[in-house]
Amino acid sequence: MIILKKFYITTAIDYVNAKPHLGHAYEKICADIIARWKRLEGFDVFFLTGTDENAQKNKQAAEKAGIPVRKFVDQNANFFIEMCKVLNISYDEFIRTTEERHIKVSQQIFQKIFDKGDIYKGKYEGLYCTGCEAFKTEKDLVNGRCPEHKEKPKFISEESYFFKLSKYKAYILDLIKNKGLIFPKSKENEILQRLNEEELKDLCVSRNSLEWGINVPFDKTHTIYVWMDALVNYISAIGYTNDPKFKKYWPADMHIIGKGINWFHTVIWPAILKSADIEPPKLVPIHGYITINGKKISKSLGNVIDPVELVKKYPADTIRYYLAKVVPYIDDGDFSEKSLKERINGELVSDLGNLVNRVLTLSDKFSGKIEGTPELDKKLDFQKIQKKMDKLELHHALEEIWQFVRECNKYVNEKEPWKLEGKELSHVLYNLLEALRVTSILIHPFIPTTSEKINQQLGTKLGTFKDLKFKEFKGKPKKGELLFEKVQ
Ligand code: ME8
Repeated sequence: MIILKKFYITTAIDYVNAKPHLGHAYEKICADIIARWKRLEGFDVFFLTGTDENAQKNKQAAEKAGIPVRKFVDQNANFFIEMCKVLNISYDEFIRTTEERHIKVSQQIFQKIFDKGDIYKGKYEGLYCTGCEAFKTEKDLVNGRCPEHKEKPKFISEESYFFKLSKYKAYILDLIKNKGLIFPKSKENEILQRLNEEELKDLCVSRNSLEWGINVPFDKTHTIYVWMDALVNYISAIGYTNDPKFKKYWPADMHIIGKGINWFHTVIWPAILKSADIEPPKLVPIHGYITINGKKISKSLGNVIDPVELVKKYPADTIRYYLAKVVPYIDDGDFSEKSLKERINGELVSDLGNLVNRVLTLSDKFSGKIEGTPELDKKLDFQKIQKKMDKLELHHALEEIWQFVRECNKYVNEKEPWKLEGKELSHVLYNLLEALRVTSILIHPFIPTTSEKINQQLGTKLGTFKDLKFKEFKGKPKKGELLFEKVQ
């Protein structure tokens, strides 16, 4: 029996205080591309996503909407599930932190850390930003407001439980400096600088003034601090502690998150895990933000784009392609409908759509046996693409794949197969059909529906990276509908 190497990938779990926006979609798409890529590499992948439901900001939004909290979070969680569906996100599990299985594990971890002597009772006096669901100091603010949410944090003074985060400083530094926990380097430096400049203080991990949240197991007058509960989703979803899934997949190979929540994942989370005697995640790759026409996505600016609505206008694959191509994983990148249309008409319609259409038109007219010797394969450098993927340069990997697509179009132009017949035509068609079969594998992680459509037209099945070599063409090609429609 062959045992495949495991690969456990997660995304952040989204707050359900509103419907999803394009930033949420971007993160899920990137994680999906990586998950699908790893599956084609032959890994046994487990891909987790979900929603963060016990936050105060969810409760406040429900009150504002005049809807009971549970009903409100149920409604909004469904929008996130819907977003994953329409964008073809191939998750294996979707966790909601109001589920019993999650509540149980959150309480179990809290108890375990308490029993170890790492949680003690004290009093918290200071600032709290509900937007970030985080405790703040004056130093974190700009003109007295949270720079991320532009809100003035609230002063709170209440009895709280504290986690001995300070105790784990050396452990965290070792993970970051010697085990390469954070990617990219710039985001690693951010954390190292903060650890260097600031004293690492113990963390307030409970609130005693909230009605919405998970109760501290041994003190029902307190709820667990929402970040302490949210982070636990990565282990509760795979059945900590006894489920074979936990034994098989933990530690996570990648926690995919955005740049605003680096500290929680690379300082607080590893410390919680260490205290609970659980291995740390292997890598936290941090992505940038999507901006819209150069502006941060925000409700007050009125520039929130609903990905589910966007898919009604442009097919999911075009959005997946566009976001992966124009936003470099580690940087911010801008979305505009104008440039989306340009990419659809240029790269998708003219390059790929056109190639498939030309090749299938030719092969429909050809009734002989398709055979030849490989030559177009010399234009494909898979190792180069793989290296880009390993560095999470999804946009560069996609560019390399498109380079191959363009080479195939060039090949058609040079060979002028419409002037050929017999063996010569068969040879050219063989190369083009094999090139399309191989292309369908390479593009699958990025634009899975298109990959499927190409395979349908070729009469082949989607292969894996083991099938990238040109071999005997075994399909039954038949031209189908155009892959992409031109947009105005
Ligand atoms: O932070 N572009 O939830 P969230 C790209 N519940 N990514 C963006 C973005 C943008 N414009 N805006 C947000 C939370 N994100 C917590 C996570 S995990 C245990 C708990 C990313 O709904 C953001 O950085 O505010 C995060 O990774 C994810 O979307 C969810 O953000």
